[in-house]
Amino acid sequence: MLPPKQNFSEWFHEVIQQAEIMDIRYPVKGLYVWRPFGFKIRQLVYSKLRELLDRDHDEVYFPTLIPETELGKEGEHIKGFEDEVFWVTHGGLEPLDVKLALRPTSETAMYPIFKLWIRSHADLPLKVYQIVNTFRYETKHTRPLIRLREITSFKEAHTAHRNYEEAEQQVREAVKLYKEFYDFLAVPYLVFRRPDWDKFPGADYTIAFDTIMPDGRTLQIGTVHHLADNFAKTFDIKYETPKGDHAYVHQTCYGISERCIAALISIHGDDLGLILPFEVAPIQIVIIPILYKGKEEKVIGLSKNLFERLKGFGYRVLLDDSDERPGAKYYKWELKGVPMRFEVGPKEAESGKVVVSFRDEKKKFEVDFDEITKEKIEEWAKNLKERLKNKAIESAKSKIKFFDSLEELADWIEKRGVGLIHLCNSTECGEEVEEKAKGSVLGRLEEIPEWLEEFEPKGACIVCGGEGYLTGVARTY
Ligand code: P5A
Repeated sequence: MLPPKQNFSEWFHEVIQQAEIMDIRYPVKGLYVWRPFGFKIRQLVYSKLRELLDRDHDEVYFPTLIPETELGKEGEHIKGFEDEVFWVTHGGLEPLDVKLALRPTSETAMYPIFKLWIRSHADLPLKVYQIVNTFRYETKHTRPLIRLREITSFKEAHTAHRNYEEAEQQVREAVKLYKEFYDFLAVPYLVFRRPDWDKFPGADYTIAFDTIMPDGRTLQIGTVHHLADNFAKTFDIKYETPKGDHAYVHQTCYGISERCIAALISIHGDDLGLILPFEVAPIQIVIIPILYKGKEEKVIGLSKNLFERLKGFGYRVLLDDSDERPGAKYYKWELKGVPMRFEVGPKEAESGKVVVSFRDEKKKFEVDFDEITKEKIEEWAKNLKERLKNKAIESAKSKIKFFDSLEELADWIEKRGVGLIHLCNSTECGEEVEEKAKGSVLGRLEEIPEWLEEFEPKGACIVCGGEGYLTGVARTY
């Protein structure tokens, strides 16, 4: 049995184990094992991410180890990462001449090589990505899929452009791409421009995607950084312009980790377990024959026909003809989030009917065997996704409220979710909010989604009364 989802932290901890996503018993802090079922979800989710990126990025692979001399070159970058780096100091018993860092991210692995690749304006834009593991010595509470010391599924994209504006255009493209990805997962998000004190080390500015977890804390599920020519100057990445002179490139980078799967699980799941959208479910349809003595043959016959038909359509379908009671089977497949369940009992088998139910709804209904077409399944899958999306948006909306008092804001973000305020750009005002509200300033809302249109984009700063912008504040993971 799972704890109720209301106790979100325990629920999450249990559901990833009971649904066989992760094994959390690996004996190194912050490192976890993907089990086969979890790894299949990962594969399905990441193949969508790949599909989106492959439209106009090339996939590459850069090494895991970065020489200390490269990692330390960009001043801001190393300041941001120095207390998070794992070091390789020895080869066997020999101390290494130059220590090697396990990549915390790959800017300093890639950019010295970008310098060699980029010669002329014709080499631009350069757009590459890799999906690799990265290592961060996190000191905050580690949690599977959420805060890892080995991030196993780090998708990092890196691009280079002719000037600041073209890189900025790429930032917008990347934001669009991440929106498409999270819309596909029916995971709602807020897009913020992070305050200056919270941008990526070495970046000009950072745009972040946050989702609101069931306990009201936010989870940063992706970031897009405009790097301007900061790294280009450090790594001397120049190109020859059409006029024949030389200019530094302007760069962007953007990343998503397995937090996307943490969000998928947390946003849609319920007291019974996972609820997976059809496209990313390792098992999309389960068929459960209801067997009674003497009537087995017809039931099994129809179940097998159904199985063959669905398999023929190309779906991931399972016929559960094990000896367990139907109740035990329901329990098991509900826990694993199988979106569609088809039951065949003796009465139905007699009349060529099937009982259909969806993971997110309590009701069951009957359809004729012949009505189960590919079009019908697609329609059901689409409707299921739509219901998941609406439910998730409703839940997110109920956790967002506007405030013009810092005391009330503090109370809300402690117990409920995200507070919206009007805040100016000054660091002092931001710090005062963080101190009084005991939460993080997520930044100015980069764009206001349709479902939040009731809020005023501008207003007087809650601290100083100056020109303020709609800004999120929350406790964060
Ligand atoms: C962008 C890609 C970068 O590292 N360099 C290449 C840039 N950005 S980031 O914000 O630091 O990380 C990208 C996203 O990775 C997730 N993330 C984590 N996930 C799990 N465990 C961690 N310890 C962890 N740290 C970062 C976040 O979603 C972040 O936005």
